[in-house]
Amino acid sequence: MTITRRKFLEAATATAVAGLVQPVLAQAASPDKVLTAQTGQIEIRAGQKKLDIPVWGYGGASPGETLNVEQGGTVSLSLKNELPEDTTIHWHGIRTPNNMDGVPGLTQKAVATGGAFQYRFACDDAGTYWYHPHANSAEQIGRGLCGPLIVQEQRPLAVDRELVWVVADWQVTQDGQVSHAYSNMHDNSHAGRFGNLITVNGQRRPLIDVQPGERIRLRLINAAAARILSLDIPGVSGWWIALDGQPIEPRGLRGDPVYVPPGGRADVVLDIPTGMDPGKILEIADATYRKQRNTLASFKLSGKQVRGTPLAAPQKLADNPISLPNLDGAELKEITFEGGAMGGLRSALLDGEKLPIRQLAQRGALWSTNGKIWSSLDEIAQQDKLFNLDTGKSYVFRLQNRTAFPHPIHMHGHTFQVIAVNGKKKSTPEWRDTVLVFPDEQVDIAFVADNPGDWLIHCHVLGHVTAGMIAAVRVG
Ligand SMILES: [Cu+2]
Repeated sequence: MTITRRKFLEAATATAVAGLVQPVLAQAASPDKVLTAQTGQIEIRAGQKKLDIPVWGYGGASPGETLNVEQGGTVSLSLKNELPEDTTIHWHGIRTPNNMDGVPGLTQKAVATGGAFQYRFACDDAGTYWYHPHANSAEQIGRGLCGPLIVQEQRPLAVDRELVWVVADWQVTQDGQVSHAYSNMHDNSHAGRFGNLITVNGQRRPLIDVQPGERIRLRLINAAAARILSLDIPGVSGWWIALDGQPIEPRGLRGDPVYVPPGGRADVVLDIPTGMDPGKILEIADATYRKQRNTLASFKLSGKQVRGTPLAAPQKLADNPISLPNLDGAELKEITFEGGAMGGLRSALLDGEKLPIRQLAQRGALWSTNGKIWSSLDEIAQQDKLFNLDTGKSYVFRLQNRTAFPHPIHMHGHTFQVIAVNGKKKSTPEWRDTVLVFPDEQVDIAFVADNPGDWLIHCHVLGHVTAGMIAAVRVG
């Protein structure tokens, strides 16, 4: 990672003016940085018990180290594979050249055990991103392979502290072991695989000391296989300031819920209150699911007050340099998702062969995209793509969810604007790379197809990927 000294000093100066402390960027990594995918172990305290969870992680840790780069800087590192199977790294949300996208069979050869692959790409867009494998994803991400990739703004938001939280969940069996069964017909055909132990940066309900009056920027990354997150933080005022790394007009935490689906990220500014007793605990909870309020972490008030008067609401961060789609000239393409339990799918083309639902199910192919399912990334690579798009042209993809479950639809290589939901136009369209589409919902996304290559578009519920909810488009 390259962070120029001048840029760093500029950022530091801007900070001094505001009287606030910026997080220290990680040291600029040398180009021969190595990230090793290997086995490891994390220890999780669950009540009185300690759980030793065997993981697959970058550097043996889960999550792997936070990669920091300044906007416009370059990530350059070598992935070394010491896992017992093939792997790759996909840079979720980063608009990399196609050969850096990390999809085995489609954009690169899988990295075999003992092998290595050099990744090098520029990060044009500031924001919160993450990296994970795109090979055998349900198991490899499920076992812990993931890490944050933070691209700092050239003019960062003034805060006292930054926190990066990778939320994951694990399935712990009754005898206290972590289950490594990452795929079954029931989960894959319903809402996906939910764990019963939620972790933040590999810890269960971490307790974090905070100071009264402190302003914190929380970067939330949802690395869970199926769990959707939303935040409920009683007693703390805050604003959503970016989603999927892309700045939004700051929106109060107490407004309509913001859902962060699997694969999605959110940046939140939190102002720790003053005037409370030292030792007071403030809970950060996920309140997405009824009857299931889950504490993610807690803040504990301690130390001296940072300021007495609350700061003004944060300003919107600068937009990233993403081409605006030309909606007048955009071509409309419909993408209809069908299948799953209670979905009514009767047949689909599996690798080009029309099969009834019973045979599809026998082969684990449960979700169709425009009536088609591909059995593997190799099939996706070899067969006709879902669409061929012209480089430089604007497109509207109309995503139609004709299933009984929500699906976070992620597109590679491009960041899109969500322009309408159920035909209702958004007055201020927001950028995303992963958009949650609820059952029977129709979401229109628009983008300029300006990144040539073959790009996946898929659901980020990992069990749904296993069951075929994944396709590719060709740009150029
Ligand atoms: Cu899905």
